[in-house]
Amino acid sequence: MKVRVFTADSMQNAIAQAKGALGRDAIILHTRKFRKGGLWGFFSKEEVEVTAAVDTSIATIPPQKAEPYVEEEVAVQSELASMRSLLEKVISKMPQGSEHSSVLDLLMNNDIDIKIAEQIINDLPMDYSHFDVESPELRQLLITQIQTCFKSVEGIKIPEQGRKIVAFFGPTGVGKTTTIAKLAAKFAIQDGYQIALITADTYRISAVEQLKTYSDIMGIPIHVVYAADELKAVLDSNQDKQLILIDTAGRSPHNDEQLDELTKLLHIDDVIEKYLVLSATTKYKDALDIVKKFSICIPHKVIFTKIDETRNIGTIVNLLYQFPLSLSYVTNGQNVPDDIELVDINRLTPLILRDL
Ligand SMILES: Nc1nc2c(ncn2[C@@H]2O[C@H](COP(=O)(O)OP(=O)(O)OP(=O)(O)O)[C@@H](O)[C@H]2O)c(=O)[nH]1
Ligand SMILES: [Mg+2]
Repeated sequence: MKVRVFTADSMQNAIAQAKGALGRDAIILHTRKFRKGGLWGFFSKEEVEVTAAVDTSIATIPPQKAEPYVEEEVAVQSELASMRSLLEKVISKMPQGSEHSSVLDLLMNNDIDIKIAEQIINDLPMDYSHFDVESPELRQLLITQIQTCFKSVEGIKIPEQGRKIVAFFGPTGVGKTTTIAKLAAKFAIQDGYQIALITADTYRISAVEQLKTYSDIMGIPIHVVYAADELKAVLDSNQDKQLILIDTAGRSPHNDEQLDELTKLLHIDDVIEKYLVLSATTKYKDALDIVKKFSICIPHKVIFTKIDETRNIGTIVNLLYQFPLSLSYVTNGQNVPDDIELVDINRLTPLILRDL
């Protein structure tokens, strides 16, 4: 403890002296007023005495030293500098110009992922800044650009000699069985091919019944298989058929055990052409998971169902920009056999940028 006595002409000045010398943490121990000078008290001046102390065991910072403020200022300056650099980075990554951002909005309003929308805009073959975002010219420019991602389209091709075996797989409820019924009707009834149906979906009790109902109506034979080796036997016994369509149970992309089992079934014979069935209504992130997870089955082609239930085909566009998928059919309703067609990009075009 350091103790000092200060005198001044007023209490205020004495305390100011004490704080100046001992720091802001100084404590006043004692104050006293007394008269100084004069003769027997006449003409004397009143003075104030302050006894102050400071605890020297605690590091005190004398107020005249400006370091804390300097340090604080330095910290604020460096914070500001890092914020400035962060802002510059964000701005540099942001699309420049209002045309760019409104075109980006147009694509994103149609469920096109921001990264893919950026890519579409960057790939545009000409300057679009003079177009109004609502102009038919700009829309056509974007649609033509998006159409470039629809590279490969091919449906089921039945060879002149021999046969075609096609298996359909994918998540639950996307429309696999209904799609098979539509295709069976097209190939057996419209085109007159010899067809057989096989269902490996013995998971749900009603699944077999569902396909059997269609096969009965169309007069097409149906076989039920419970295991991979049974599938092999049924394929061997149907050598006379020109087209065999295989239905499988819907599977979750997050169930690895089921996916392994499905992969084994589909790879029982290399000639099986494998179609991944996906609903166009699936959220892009879920569709990404589905494509990634079901890639273990090595799909040859993709079918998009339920086009009629979605406002746009953003999910399809996003997927095609990420993966070199071969497309085949789209389905656009529940009616068997009518609501199916080979992918025709010109017919899908109205769905690409439907929303402003
Ligand atoms: N709106 C619409 N509904 C469809 C379409 N395709 C199938 N559906 C309906 O979707 C529902 C499920 O169809 P399923 O064919 O049973 O689907 P799945 O993939 O075989 O289902 P699981 O075998 O249970 O995995 C049924 O109500 C169908 O009528 C389509 O293109 N549009
Ligand atoms: Mg089914």
